[in-house]
Amino acid sequence: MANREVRSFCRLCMSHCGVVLTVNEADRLVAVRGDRDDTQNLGYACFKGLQAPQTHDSPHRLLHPLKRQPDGSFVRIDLEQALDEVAEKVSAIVARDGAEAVAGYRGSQGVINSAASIMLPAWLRALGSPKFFTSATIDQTAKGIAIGRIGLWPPGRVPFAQADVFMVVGGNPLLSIAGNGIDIRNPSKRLRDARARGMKVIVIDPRETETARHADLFLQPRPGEDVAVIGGILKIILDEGWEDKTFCARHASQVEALGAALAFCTPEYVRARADVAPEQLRAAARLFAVECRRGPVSSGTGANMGPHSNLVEHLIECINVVCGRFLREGERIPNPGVLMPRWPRHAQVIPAPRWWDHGYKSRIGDYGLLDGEMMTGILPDEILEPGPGRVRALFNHGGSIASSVPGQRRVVAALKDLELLVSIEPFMTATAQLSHYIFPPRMQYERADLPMFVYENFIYPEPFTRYAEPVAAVPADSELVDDWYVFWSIAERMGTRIEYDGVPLATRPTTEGLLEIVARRSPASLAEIRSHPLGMAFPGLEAYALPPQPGHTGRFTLLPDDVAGELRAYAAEPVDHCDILADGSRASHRLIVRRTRDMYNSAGQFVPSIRARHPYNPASLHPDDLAALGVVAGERIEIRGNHGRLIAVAAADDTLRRGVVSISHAFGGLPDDEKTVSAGVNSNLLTSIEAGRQTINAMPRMTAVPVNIRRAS
Ligand SMILES: Nc1nc2c(c(=O)[nH]1)N[C@H]1C(S)=C(S)[C@@H](COP(=O)(O)OP(=O)(O)OC[C@H]3O[C@@H](n4cnc5c(=O)[nH]c(N)nc54)[C@H](O)[C@@H]3O)O[C@H]1N2
Ligand SMILES: Nc1nc2c(c(=O)[nH]1)N[C@H]1C(S)=C(S)[C@@H](COP(=O)(O)OP(=O)(O)OC[C@H]3O[C@@H](n4cnc5c(=O)[nH]c(N)nc54)[C@H](O)[C@@H]3O)O[C@H]1N2
Ligand code: SF4
Ligand SMILES: [Mo]
Repeated sequence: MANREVRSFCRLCMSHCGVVLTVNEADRLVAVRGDRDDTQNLGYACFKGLQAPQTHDSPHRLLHPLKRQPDGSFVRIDLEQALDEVAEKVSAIVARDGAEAVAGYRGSQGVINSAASIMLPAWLRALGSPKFFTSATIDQTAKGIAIGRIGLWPPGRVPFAQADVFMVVGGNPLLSIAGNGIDIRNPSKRLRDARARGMKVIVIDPRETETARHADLFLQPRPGEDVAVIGGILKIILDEGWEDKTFCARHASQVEALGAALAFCTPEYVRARADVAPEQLRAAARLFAVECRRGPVSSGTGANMGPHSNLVEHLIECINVVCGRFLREGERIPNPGVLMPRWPRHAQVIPAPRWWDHGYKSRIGDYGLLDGEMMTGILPDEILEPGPGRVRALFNHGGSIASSVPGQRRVVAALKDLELLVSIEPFMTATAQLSHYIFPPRMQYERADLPMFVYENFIYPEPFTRYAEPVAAVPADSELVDDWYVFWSIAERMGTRIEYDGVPLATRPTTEGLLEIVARRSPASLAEIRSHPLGMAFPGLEAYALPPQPGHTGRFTLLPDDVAGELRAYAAEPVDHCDILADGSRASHRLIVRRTRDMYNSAGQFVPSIRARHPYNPASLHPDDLAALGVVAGERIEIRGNHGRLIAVAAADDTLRRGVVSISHAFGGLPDDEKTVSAGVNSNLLTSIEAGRQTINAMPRMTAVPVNIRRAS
């Protein structure tokens, strides 16, 4: 029995840990371990990534295309037959209602697949439909809104490796391994090393997180009050004159107006609203702006999913601007782009581009596009609201719409209303159950890949890239697809010509051929990248921030009219705004977001070794809150809010502040599914897709949601 070992990198999350795979003589994946020789992650790999053999070989894995029957059951269908039928249905819908009736949704496992990630939008474009929705537009688009309203600095923020301070608002990168400004290649080690060289860490989170344990300063506010907290810190910086005056004089406008607009954010106001002590607020402002000089403040989902997410992110970026936490002329740009195009980056402001003001506007709510993506916050309405352009067919590429999109009941009603729902999905998820056709794909170690190129500079803080060869054989007797093939072959059947990253696809492509297109701007050919199993660094690609162009006058705008209006509206709210239910009564708790260490959103729920660790998702409360409710950990509680109710198993968690309940999303099945409680609950039964929608990005509210909790009978 000759097993062999092959180097690869994990593509379950953006960290892309280097791994060593063990495959048996039948080319089946039998083991995965972190690669000690890996220059990026230095041997680290997490539990969920190491469950790849159990994921590939999950007894729940779908191995053949399936077609739903009128009674809801599924039957096997030949791949090309299924594609014929789907193409015929799409053609009929387009002929009747136009291309806008066809939409796509790309989820977290659709985007992390470099040959396939751009095929769905490319196909929709070729078809003439703008309806490209993504999980990104229910994630952290507030960051794009902030720079869209303030302006961009092409060389970027001071990178982690050069920072003397790291302030994170509502993010827990040591658990999520997500790029909130931290180095995500083995973040625990990177953070420890950075602290050893003197970097200070400030964490602002209602939970004393894994990351908070490494903080020099930890603020534990009420959730949903980041405007007060960040506004309060910003006000202290400006009142004390701690801003970078030279940088502001040269590059920013409306600094004084911003200070005046924040007059209400006094330490006393912040205390009343967020329950942060004035000394702590001042300590944070001083540590960030006076004692440290070179690091940025960044954020995670906690700041981007609250009731004023765009405003919070705006104020966060304002702190970076007034403190000048950007790379200056002559400083080295960490990763100028290997797969992505390199471009000259001048140390100057590109004035607020407000992309969403130009071009396509949605029929629902008049929202523009961000990065070519439509706002998932309006997806259910796009399906349910009658009128021209109503979505009738939806392609789900690697997403779990029915569990991840807020307001589960309305989302499910919308999915049920579709004439055609197609999922490229390896498991019988809630969304798959509602799909008319399911195309199970090859999983990560069965396919060739490159790093998730659109985010390569978040992944690698140096010019670096690598190739993953298809290592594992697909399960015996299976009929799986390459994700991209579904879109390409429907286009082919309909006579639509796809342009893939600007390259027309004249003949049937291969995964390898698509990766060659993706890699065509790289200084090394795909063949050369392939010949380096540990990846390739490009020290010669060094780039430096260029001097400003002569005569350039662009400035950051810190207080545009819409932001001023949002600040006034916030100030006019009652201080306990997040506790008030729709009927005017007071809620007992605020529901907040959290992530499960051993799952990636819903991915993992069909993997027995992961499920054994997480048979369900509990509702976590501070032990004193449990005692006050008369509930013992392990008992069931009923959680009821403006938008729905659920029953969950209570757990004690003394890292939470009191008055807060935290539940991981993406568990549970369809609403009212009997099996749901034992398999966990869907926190999106308590959220809404329309109430409290943000302007510009239609971002729903997923954190700081008022709820009442009581012991379930
Ligand atoms: N209440 C609440 N809701 C939230 C959030 C929250 O914090 N709270 N977070 C939001 C955020 S940040 C995000 S990004 C979204 C996530 O939203 P989605 O991306 O829609 O959800 P995932 O669960 O990540 O979906 C991934 C799907 O891909 C499937 N999959 C696994 N492997 C493969 C593969 O190899 N190929 C393909 N094609 N599919 C595969 C998985 O089975 C799963 O169904 O959820 C959002 N929803
Ligand atoms: N293990 C694992 N890793 C993941 C994922 C996963 O599901 N599991 N999901 C991936 C995805 S799609 C994403 S987008 C990233 C997200 O990565 P992060 O943004 O780091 O997400 P979380 O770890 O949930 O951290 C959010 C934090 O916000 C806090 N919080 C909640 N409400 C508030 C609030 O109102 N204000 C403040 N200041 N804080 C608040 C929570 O207590 C929590 O600690 O993680 C990715 N990585
Ligand atoms: S952190 Fe875990 S899931 Fe993410 S790439 Fe590394 S091993 Fe994979
Ligand atoms: Mo996300």
